[in-house]
Amino acid sequence: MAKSSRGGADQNTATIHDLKLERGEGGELHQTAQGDTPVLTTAHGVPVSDDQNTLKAGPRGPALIEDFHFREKIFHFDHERIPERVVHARGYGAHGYFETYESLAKYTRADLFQRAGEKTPAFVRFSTVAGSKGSFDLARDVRGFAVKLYTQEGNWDLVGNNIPVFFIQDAIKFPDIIHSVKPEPDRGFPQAQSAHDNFWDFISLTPESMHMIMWIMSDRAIPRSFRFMEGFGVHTFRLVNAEGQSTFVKFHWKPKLGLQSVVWNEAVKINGADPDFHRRDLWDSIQSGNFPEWELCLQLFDQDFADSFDFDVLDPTKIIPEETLPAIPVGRLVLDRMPDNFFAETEQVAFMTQNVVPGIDFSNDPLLQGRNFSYLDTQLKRLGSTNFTHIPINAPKCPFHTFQQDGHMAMRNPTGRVNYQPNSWGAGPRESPERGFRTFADTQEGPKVRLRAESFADHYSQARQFFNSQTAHEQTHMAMALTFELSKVETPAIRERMLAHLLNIDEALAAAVADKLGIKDMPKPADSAVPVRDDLAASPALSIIQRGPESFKGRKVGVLVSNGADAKLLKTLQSAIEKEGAIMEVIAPKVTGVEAADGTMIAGKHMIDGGPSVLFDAVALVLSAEGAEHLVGEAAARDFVADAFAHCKFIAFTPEAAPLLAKAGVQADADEGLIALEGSKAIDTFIESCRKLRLWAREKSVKL
Ligand code: HDE
Repeated sequence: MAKSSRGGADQNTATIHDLKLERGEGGELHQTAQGDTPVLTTAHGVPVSDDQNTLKAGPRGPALIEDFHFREKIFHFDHERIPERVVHARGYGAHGYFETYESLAKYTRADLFQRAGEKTPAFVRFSTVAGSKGSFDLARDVRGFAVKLYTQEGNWDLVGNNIPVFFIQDAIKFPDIIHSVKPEPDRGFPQAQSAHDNFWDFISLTPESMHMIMWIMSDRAIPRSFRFMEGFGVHTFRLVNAEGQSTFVKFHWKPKLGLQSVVWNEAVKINGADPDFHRRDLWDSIQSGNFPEWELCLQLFDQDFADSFDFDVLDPTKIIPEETLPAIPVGRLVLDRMPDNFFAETEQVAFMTQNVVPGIDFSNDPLLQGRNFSYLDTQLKRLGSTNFTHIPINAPKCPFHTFQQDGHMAMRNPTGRVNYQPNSWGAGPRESPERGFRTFADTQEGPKVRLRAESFADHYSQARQFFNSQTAHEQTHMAMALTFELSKVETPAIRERMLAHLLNIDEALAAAVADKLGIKDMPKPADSAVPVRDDLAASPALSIIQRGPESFKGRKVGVLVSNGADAKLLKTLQSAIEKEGAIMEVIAPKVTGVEAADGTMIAGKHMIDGGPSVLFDAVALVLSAEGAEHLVGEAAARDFVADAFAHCKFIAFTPEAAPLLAKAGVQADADEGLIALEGSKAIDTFIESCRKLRLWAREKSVKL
């Protein structure tokens, strides 16, 4: 069992200290801890005698300002909050390491890529973009995928997302896109939603967003878990080797457990049932020793490839399809330890795109260039001091020496007389032309202009390519998502403007959305600066369904049980699920569990209301006839079944459960996704089916 280095599982076991009620010198009553419990002190180390009562003039009198313990305690509490991140406020992080497969010295002098098997400590923070810190996990949104690698030559931050393109091509538009998606300023809502007028107004006036919109309207924006999503560096970067030669690179993180998302109807319900769904998933898997892993894959290319590629490699609204340029695995990232303290680490971690190390460099992508300004600036606002690098989570783990000093909360001032260089004292660090970071000497020329390059002008062709690369089910989900979002837009002109863009991407998609919105008069297609291309081959790598997992590993089965259930069957089911690397959780009418037919007790993890089927990847109903009869009358039990069916999940059931299926409107032989737990092969069939994750063929009949 994995534990965090301090506390961890030990602190989960509650011990009730032997508390004793005592009368103090003045006759006041207070509790004192006995044994070896440490004595509570003020922040200045003064032992505290009473933490239950303020100092008063008489037992019923006014409080006295002299009470320094009370004032210090409340003062500190009043200042507990720091500004939340202006974007990516809601996030969750974990520690781990990156392991290099083979030396990449040919391409880069970056120290972490020099030696096969080298392990570099890492901290990763996943996030949503639009919602505030307390919003729910399953908003339709991009997920941040920010990785800090504590290399021997300084910290390298790869501050990426789970989508490889972005809404805008120039950083100067960032405040506008973010203002538009955040709660509208007059009313202060909606929270963590893009489904409102301001967002779609901005988008419909910003054609460069169309490719990103296709990704956001796809299931990529509602991942099943952080563990099952990809990460992308988005921009083109450079690798630079010891000879000073540069290779362009795009960074990809690929989850070892395959890709998986939920469906929208499910996401909405998960947000109510467990707003911390993604956090809990990461916490549970790491704490139980199931460490998630991603492979770092590189798309490497030279100037000739860049010159001949269909689009500008500096344009962050474009991808290079993996079928055109394979992504080569070069190492793996393993997350194996939760932070000891959420605030100290996950909240205070400061990612910065400008944190690169010798051997890794920027490209001229105008979004990346702007980010390199923003990330340093924002840390001062959020963490309150230039000394945020003194916070352990942000400090390098390699030796480091600067002459920076003073400022708020300085923890690490230079010692001795020398705080400048050059100096005559023969002391202190000096720069190193050999080891130091050297910017790649790219030649730049041209007039100073505020212009968008013409090579950035095609806003629709890759949006179309993305749509064409999806399976029919995924395309349906995108049409439904667009319909939902635009149905929340109150201004008809904005909806129509969006339809005009969709017409440039796919006419059938535009028609489906128009039909579902009830719009009869189709607008004219939006003007496009360049002809929209029809010749870009579909890229199966862009589809989640085509990139599913090989097994059901890391997933979760929810089993609804009742009194009189078959305990032996449940045990066999559990071992089959665990053999697959998945886990089983029991849902019972009462959380304390049920009594099985053989008289044994089966403990519950959830009661029915608290364990709806949306929290699981597949479900089983292990019920007795009597149990099923009772559950037929419970709305939560009926929803458990009806939702699992509607969300195309695999459902195993004891024949006795048939009345509950029927009452939930599910025919026991409706399709091969319903597996009766009869005969010796039934459990194997169930597990094999679960590997497909969903029975998408059912979708047509349930009309999600
Ligand atoms: Fe960010 N972004 N961003 N962003 N971003 C921030 O920095 C910004 C962009 C991303 O878990 C902020 O520390 C600008 C693209 C992640 O702590 C801020 C632009 C990508 C995180 C900022 C972008 C990202 C941030 C807010 C347009 C994917 C969370 C708090 C030029 C490649 C990091 C902070 C964490 C956070 C600015 C666009 C990813 C304000 C100006 C593109 C994962 O500095």
